[in-house]
Amino acid sequence: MNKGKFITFEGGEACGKTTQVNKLKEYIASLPNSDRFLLVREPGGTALGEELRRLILNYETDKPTAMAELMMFFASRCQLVEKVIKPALAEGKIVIADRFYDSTIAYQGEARGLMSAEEILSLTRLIIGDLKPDLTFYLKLSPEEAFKRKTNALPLDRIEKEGILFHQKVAKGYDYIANLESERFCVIDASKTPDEIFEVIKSKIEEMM
Ligand code: Z5A
Repeated sequence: MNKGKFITFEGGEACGKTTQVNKLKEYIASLPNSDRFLLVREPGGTALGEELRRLILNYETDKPTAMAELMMFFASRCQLVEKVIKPALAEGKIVIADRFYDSTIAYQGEARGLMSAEEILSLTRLIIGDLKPDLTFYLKLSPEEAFKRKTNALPLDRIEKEGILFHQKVAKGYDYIANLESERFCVIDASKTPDEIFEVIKSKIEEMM
């Protein structure tokens, strides 16, 4: 049985996840029990996962089919869950993941139109068992607002290059799962300032601890 807690960050592109995860890193470093926390990201978080991340996001030579893309995300997740997340939770750690299966529901399920959220949840149970986040921060931002933030950004990866319609479907997928599993979701208006958003995140995490 898990002794730790599992927290995830979710949202469409440019919603401010990285900004908030960096703030959280700083906050955690200031805590006396900072070694109780473990931050991971998806895809990635293991040596194999980081290789898969590079292929998923930037491999343009032979673009993966939608199903091949889905399987690569699952391969990365499987490695991360079995080798890192489950052992850390068993030790009583608080694991914080930048993206998890809700991303697959939103991006591959809804936006690529591959399968329903329920089918992705079944596949998830088959591949990684019944591990489910205790708390999910969903940074909700309209794709229109997100696109405005992209103007001066770094070179875009394969998924970021998708158009507004794709990202509108991503948002629809997130809204669906946030409603379906509302007990674990903390939906945050990501158009607020980074400090306002972080206050909500910090107080929720303190409450949980
Ligand atoms: N993906 C998938 O398809 N299926 C899956 O199962 C999984 C992932 C797990 C990589 O994720 C891609 O993988 C992702 C989904 C897909 N592709 N997309 N799109 P990632 O998490 O590594 O990459 P990302 O989501 O694209 O992150 P990002 O582009 O780095 O955005 P972000 O982390 O959400 O935002 P940010 O870097 O913190 O901020 C973006 C800009 O907005 C930046 O200029 C900030 O200064 C600014 N910002 C941040 N917060 C604010 C606020 N509050 N107000 C105003 N401006 C702000």
